[in-house]
Amino acid sequence: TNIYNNILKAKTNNQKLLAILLDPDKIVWENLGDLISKINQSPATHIFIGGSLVENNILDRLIIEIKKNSTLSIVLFPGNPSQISNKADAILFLSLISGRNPDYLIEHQVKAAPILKKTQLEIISTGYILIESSNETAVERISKTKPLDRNNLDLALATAQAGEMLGNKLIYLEAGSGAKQAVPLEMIELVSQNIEIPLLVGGGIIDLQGIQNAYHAGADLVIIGTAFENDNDFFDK
Ligand code: 1GP
Repeated sequence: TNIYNNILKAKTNNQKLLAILLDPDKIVWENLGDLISKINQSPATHIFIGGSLVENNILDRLIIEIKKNSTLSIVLFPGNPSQISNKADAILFLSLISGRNPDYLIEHQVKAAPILKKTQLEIISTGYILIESSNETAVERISKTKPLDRNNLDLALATAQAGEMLGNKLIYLEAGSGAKQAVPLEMIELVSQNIEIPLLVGGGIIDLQGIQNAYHAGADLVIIGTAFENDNDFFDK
């Protein structure tokens, strides 16, 4: 309950959080030391690890290497039940509640539960809501679900509230990695003002202004993947 409690505490104190998302498949192992020191110098408070098609042995190896050189919390952000490693600190136990594919609503969770029971991972149940961008993202393609209309703020809110009522501890508004359009600020504003639990926002945020805008609209934790992956000096600017 450590990591979740810290997120709650940060929310109460209006302290904004930042996660860098690493995809184990895209790690250049020779540069991993530099990458980790860049992360340590950045304002990141968390490292999220996930991707669409990650193999387990790579996952373990990456986390072990990071743990040697960083004290940041490592949170799994899995694309499927094979992406579980007990080397991490916590896992976002996701349900893709914007979609209507039962595999991503409950089937993967049923498969993961007995595996998770054997780990020490802190399990953080998360209502995961995919929002439309102008491009089709990997989440959409792989989950075979339709994102929510980016103009339908009421539907996004009702979905987030349903997630909260189901007992999710976090809501994650996701535009998808590499999205050409990030989650609309009005949507972040509406959702954050009408749920009690912390709000995560990610996908398609490519500059520091975008991070500030998301915070200002009400995001408690912002996730940066592609922008940092493309430029490890991203946070120096
Ligand atoms: C994806 O929200 C994250 O799940 C991050 O997206 O790669 O576009 O930063 P980006």
